[in-house]
Amino acid sequence: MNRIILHVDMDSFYASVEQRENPSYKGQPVVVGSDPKGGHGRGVVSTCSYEGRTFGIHSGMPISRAYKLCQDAVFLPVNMALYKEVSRSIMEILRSFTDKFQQVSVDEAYLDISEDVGSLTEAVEIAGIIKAQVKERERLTCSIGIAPNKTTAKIASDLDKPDGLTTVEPGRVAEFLEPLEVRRLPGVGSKNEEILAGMDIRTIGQLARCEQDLLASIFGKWGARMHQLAHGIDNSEVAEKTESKSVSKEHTFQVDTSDAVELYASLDSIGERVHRALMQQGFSFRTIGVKVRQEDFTTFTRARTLDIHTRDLNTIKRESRELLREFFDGRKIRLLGIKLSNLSKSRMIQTTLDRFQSR
Ligand code: TTP
Ligand code: MG
Repeated sequence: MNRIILHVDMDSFYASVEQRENPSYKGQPVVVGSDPKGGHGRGVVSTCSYEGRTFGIHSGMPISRAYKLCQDAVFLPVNMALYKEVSRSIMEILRSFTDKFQQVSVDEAYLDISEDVGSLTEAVEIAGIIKAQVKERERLTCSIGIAPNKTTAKIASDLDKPDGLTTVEPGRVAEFLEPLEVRRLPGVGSKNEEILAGMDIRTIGQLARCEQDLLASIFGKWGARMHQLAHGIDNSEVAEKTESKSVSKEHTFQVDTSDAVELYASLDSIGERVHRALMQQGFSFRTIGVKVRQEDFTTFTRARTLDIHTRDLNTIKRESRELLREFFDGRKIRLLGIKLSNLSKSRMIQTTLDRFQSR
């Protein structure tokens, strides 16, 4: 089944927030940057309102250069606390549309709404509703790209800024990418762009037609990936990055023991505790590790990575028992522990698994 992925990106984010807070800046070239000093500071431009972009001002440019391009611009310092607060409210709105959500920076996020809508037409409707809600509640505009994968959606959101909405149908990804300049591909910076230009590769279509081996010989792994992206192939999931990297629980025995019954019973109860912690934090895991400390403090750990994410207690018990069996040699044990890592917050995977396991 084709996925339906939205990439939402706020328009000239910092500058738009400043314009919202101070209506006299509306319609003006607004430059937000470090050390602006009315255009005479030595900092760089964080962003610039669309009115200012027509003068050629852009992110990363020295403030002094921006001043030369437009002396009448409003130069403002970065008020990060404010932008973060606004960002939080926006992400809350976006998150309310789907469980499969991934914030990627202060002003952009991916939403995988494949399971939430029945068709691409409905997805376009949802995108319209999202734009309307952001405008109504936050008085800010965003641009949205809709496509069957993340990279294409991100490229699409950028094409019709500001206040844009661009949809790429599943069968038309290659056609959509073909004429675009290579620098539109996320990850292709000015340096790569230059190298590619030297090879006479200027569009994504030309990149797609280039031999993958040739790209790999010049750019390494990234060359192969770039080639795939140019073909519109990107299977990466929309999944929230986890804040905690692992969940673990341990038990130290009152008296060191080599009693198998006691050891396995204790391992089961550690499994239950670590499972509870996993559920409380709303994660599923893919890697399970067991830690064994012997009476002389020699410590072993062994881990296994499963094929899929799960949050099943029986899997924790079964796998941890097997791991313990692998290095339990009859010597007395002082401590046992279980660690779950490779965590994912993707609720969609969890509900699918729940459905699967309850059959
Ligand atoms: P972007 O989304 O890249 O830019 P933008 O939102 O200002 O404009 P656009 O309409 O093209 O999306 O970045 C989001 C914010 O991150 C931006 O408002 C300011 C900050 N930023 C920097 O501080 N430095 C930079 O070099 C860039 C690119 C962004
Ligand atoms: Mg933006």
